[in-house]
Amino acid sequence: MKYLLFLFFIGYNLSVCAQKRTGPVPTSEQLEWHEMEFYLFIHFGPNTFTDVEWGTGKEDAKVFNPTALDCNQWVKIAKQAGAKGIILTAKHHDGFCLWPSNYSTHTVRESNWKKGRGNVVRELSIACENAGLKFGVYISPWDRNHPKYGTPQYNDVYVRTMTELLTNYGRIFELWWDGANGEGPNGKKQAYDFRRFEKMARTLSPRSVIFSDIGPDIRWVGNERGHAGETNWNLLDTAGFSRGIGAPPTDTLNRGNENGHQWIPAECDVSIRPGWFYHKREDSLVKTPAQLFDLYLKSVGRGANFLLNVPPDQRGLFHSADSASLMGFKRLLDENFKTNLLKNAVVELRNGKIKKTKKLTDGYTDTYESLPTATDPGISIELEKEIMLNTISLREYINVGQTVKKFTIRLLDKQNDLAREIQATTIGRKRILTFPGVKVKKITITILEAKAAVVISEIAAYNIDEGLVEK
Ligand code: FUL
Repeated sequence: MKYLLFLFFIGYNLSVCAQKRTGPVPTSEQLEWHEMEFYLFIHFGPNTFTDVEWGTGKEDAKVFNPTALDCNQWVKIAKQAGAKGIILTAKHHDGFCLWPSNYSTHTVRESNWKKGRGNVVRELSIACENAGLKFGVYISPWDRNHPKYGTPQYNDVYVRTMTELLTNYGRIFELWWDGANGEGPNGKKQAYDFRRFEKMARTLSPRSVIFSDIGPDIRWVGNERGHAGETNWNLLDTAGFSRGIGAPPTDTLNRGNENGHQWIPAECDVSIRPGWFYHKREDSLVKTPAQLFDLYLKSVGRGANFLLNVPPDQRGLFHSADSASLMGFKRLLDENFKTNLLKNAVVELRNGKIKKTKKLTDGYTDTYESLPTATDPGISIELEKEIMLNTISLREYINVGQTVKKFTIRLLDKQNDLAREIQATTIGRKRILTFPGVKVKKITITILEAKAAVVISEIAAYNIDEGLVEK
């Protein structure tokens, strides 16, 4: 018994120390989410047909009538583009439900599409499941159609609506709560019972991550351009803030809080076109593969996730301009990140004594090393021969938290002269740094400031197309 108590005491202290060392850590659902990196958003509904971004909720449901809707086409393109999932606007601000909800009279059932017997949510959830993609739903809290909107009963309606979606369509990986909850021209103001929504969502679908301006699981990045902060903490303090108008300042959402008390990482939502919904006039304004690659660097490369909106057209299909761009983007990712120039290189850690390791270059994200923080340089990698490179990518082992505040990388040529020095702040799940290329024989990294012990799982280097280096 005494022995058991002793073990309990040691165990307790170790876990307390671990907590003190790193602060908040992600849940297993958040970790799974972090590993998704890139997935698609789909804005589709009456707006696709009325050519607006925000419907009034007064549109005739009959305007919704895709002529050739094929969710398998969306899924096939998403998969080929390397996306790991799809989030659908099951209900946007106009209140129109892309499934025949029992709690609305403004749904696919009231449209002529498939004689009112269609269900986009069902079709897409099945297509995703068949293709091994994760499926998520956007359910706008703001509802410009529902007669109960603006009254306490609307909270009941919202909970019921959410229940339908969370219980009938397989696993929902992410539930998306939009921050836009304006009053609309009719002046109705809703007091949302988000506490109840959250409790209900947790009960019905404990494995879903919930997105909103302030989480609880995933936060908005503070802009719709797809840019996370160069300093990006996965931590946020939400006390005293609310969703929408009461959210923290956008630059706080963009960078997180260094000493935040909760693990709430950022998601970068951005559209492949200027608008969220399809507009024919934007066919020539689809982002190019190089622009998407740049967005990848500014989102995933700064430790956030990349949620790219691709809106189907009036046929109910992805337009060829969008799919061509997505294919080009995938090609750029594959070609440019194909060869890790540090694969299996020996890394020297200097912390009083020297330790040699390959754990940081083995390509496995679950092997890691604690890094020296008080030595300059603490880490060095000697390459077999001098090579040209313009990209370095690092990963913290975020299972135990995020701690790096500032670090410097020095690139030395074969004469051991400094060819380039790069300073950066946070690392987090992934930090990709690009710079004009130089010839390198030795790389050193020094952690200049950290909140606590630093644990790194990967260091990689690439020589990407010079034109793709961040400007
Ligand atoms: C915003 C909405 O108002 C837009 O229509 C779109 O859904 C975007 C993702 O979020 O807040």
